[in-house]
Amino acid sequence: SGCNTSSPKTPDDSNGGSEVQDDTVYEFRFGHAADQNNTWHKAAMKFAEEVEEKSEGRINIRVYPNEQLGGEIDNITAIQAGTADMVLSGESLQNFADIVGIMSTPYLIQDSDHLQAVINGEPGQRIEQAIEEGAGLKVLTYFERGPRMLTSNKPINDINDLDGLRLRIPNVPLFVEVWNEWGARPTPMDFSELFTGLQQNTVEAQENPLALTRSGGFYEVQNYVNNTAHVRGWIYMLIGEDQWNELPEDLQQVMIDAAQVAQDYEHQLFLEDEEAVYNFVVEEQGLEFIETDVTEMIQVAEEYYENNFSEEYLEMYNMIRDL
Ligand code: 2Q2
Repeated sequence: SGCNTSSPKTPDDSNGGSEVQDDTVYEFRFGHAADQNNTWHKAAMKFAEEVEEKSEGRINIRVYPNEQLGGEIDNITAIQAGTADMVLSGESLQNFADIVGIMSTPYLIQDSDHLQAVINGEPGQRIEQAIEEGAGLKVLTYFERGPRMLTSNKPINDINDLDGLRLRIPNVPLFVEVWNEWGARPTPMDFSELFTGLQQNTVEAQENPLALTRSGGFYEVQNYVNNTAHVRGWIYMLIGEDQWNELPEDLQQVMIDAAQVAQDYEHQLFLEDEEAVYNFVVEEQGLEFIETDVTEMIQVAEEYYENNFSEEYLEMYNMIRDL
């Protein structure tokens, strides 16, 4: 199980009770969906460098962008099987631990401050615990994301324009439910298959923060960015529990410190990138920006939560709303 380890030398056990130098090299394969220019990738590379340096080469991390280790769910099952070790993932973990879906409930989180309070408060703790128990993954850190926005080939002025819209979503059960409720026809699909899906008109729309819309090149096959801003969310940097537990304590500390460095670095890049990515998609690529009226989308979603959420979901929903 776990990471690939290699011992260049056989530990010499002839020296009695004295400490044996542990020269195991831990090798971790770290996959994510974004392209090489995305802040996720830059931060993942920063993490890898930092870990390599501070561990003096005892940990080696290879980062695989563009879902090279498979789509998000496959990457996670590969970690569980020991053929991959790390991933960036979030609400898709609902497939392993139901309550995790709450982290991306449309129109629940209001802004960046609210988001920080959720992550650092009791809801965040519960979500992390559910991820550990349900998916066998340990949270190392998180990256804040821009609001998810719908892109399409027709303007979406309000909920009526969603009627029958063939839309790609990530594999998140709550997203399927809410988009259905809004009248669209959502289909879960891997991120790396989405460009072709749009090009071949298997789907006609998708929703993501603008940074991933740029990563995937979707501006080439979409004409409108609709300011739905339906989810304010974040993504976790995760490592398999088995892989984590194989690390001696001093190397665990190296990973924790490096994750903090990566987070600070990513957050700075994220703040700088928010305007740049809007300019890129709207000004440079010429997608038309639509100020969607989301009033009814919010009403329909809230009514759905009230009538369909489990007790556990409602409790978390209220806890987050009141933060
Ligand atoms: O649309 C996507 O594929 C990405 O934005 C993310 O993978 C998505 O936010 C979730 O699947 C994260 O778990």
